[in-house]
Amino acid sequence: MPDFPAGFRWGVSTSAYQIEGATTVDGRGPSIWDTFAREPGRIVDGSTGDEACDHHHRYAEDTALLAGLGVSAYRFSISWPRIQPTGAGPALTAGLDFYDRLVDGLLAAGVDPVATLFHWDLPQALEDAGGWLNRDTAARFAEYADVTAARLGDRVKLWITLNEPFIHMSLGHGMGVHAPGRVLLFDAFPVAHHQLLGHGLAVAALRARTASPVAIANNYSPVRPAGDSDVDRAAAAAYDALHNRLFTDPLLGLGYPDAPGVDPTVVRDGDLDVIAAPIEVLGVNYYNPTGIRAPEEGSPLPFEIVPLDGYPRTAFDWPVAPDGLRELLLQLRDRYGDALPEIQVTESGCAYDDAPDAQGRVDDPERIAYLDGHVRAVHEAIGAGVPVTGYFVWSLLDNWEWAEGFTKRFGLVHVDYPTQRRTPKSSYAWFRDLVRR
Ligand code: IFM
Repeated sequence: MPDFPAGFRWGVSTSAYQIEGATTVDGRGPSIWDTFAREPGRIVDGSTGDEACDHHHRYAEDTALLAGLGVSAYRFSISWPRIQPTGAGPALTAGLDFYDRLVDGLLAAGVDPVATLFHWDLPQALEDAGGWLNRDTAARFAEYADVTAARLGDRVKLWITLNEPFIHMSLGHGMGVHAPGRVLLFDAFPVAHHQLLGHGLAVAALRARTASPVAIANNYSPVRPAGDSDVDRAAAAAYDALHNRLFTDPLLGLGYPDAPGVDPTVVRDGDLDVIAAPIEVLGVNYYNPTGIRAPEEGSPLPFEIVPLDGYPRTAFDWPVAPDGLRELLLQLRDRYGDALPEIQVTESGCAYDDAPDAQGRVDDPERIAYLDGHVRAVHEAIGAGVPVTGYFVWSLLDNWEWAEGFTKRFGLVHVDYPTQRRTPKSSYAWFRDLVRR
């Protein structure tokens, strides 16, 4: 592996609902995922995040795993309903206490805490009032950012406002396969705008409480048109605008792109200035490129997603394409030029059906190959002048993968859910050695 610049941030990521469990302790309120997971047929194995990885009780053991890995940063998310059970009002001291202990434990282990404020677990009470379709949720989010940073702002080293607002809009509100399960197709645009507005308002709230840098973590997927025809190219451009530009152009001061569903009547005077508040870091979550062709006649969508041939595949059937990460990083640089802040790859990883062998070891050579390819792609992008300063593996632990329940394992550490026993996989040793070097 080639050398990375001194100070490059190596880390791993998780999110609250996927690992914490303990969903009813210390006054935590219900989130949209508690509700959604209980609806019949929503989660492939019928599971919920009620226990997940029991991290809320085992955070000290998990911090020791981070220390053993030698990473310089740990990206976790804060559960909004643990801080404000109904999404409004004063912060719950017991909820904040948990993150306080976690942050102090990380710092004692020499690991920078990187906190995401919203990784999809909206308090159910806010959803009952319209959720992200309701403009008021943006103001509630800023209030939550304020009360959280009031307690943790002196120690969190990087604040991330939102995780993958595109996925939350499209899977949660467009297609209904994630919570809250709304099927609005392109009428979901207010969810995009109100999340971005919430981000901008939260940036201002964080600035008042902390001197640490602020980021957002967006999901990106370079688009590959299925053919050379004009209609395939037009479909690919439409999908690219939706997936890759809708949540980045306005952040970087360019306003909304010409993407399907954009509705200017939702945007009020001054909103775009709030959204374009400067941030220090753009978080990039990358898993795979997307193949697109022109839609069949009568389709409600202006594009159709098609499988990409010629790549190895993960257990999620996602193509393994490290070249897509390099392409994406160069595309961001070319697209945004000087407006582009420093980039950190805030998620990169893969699911495989990992299981312990007869000796109890978990060998995951495919994950090592996956990570090796993606880390090299980042190195090449840096060599080409893209300002990438960090790389976080998704994920530290096998965890509760949303609509896929416990069926998809992304961790460097295997979790046996019935016993909650943690077993570092061979990829954990590989990443530890990489970080050491
Ligand atoms: O597990 C998710 C994570 O919550 C958000 N980004 C993609 C991961 C893998 O699907």
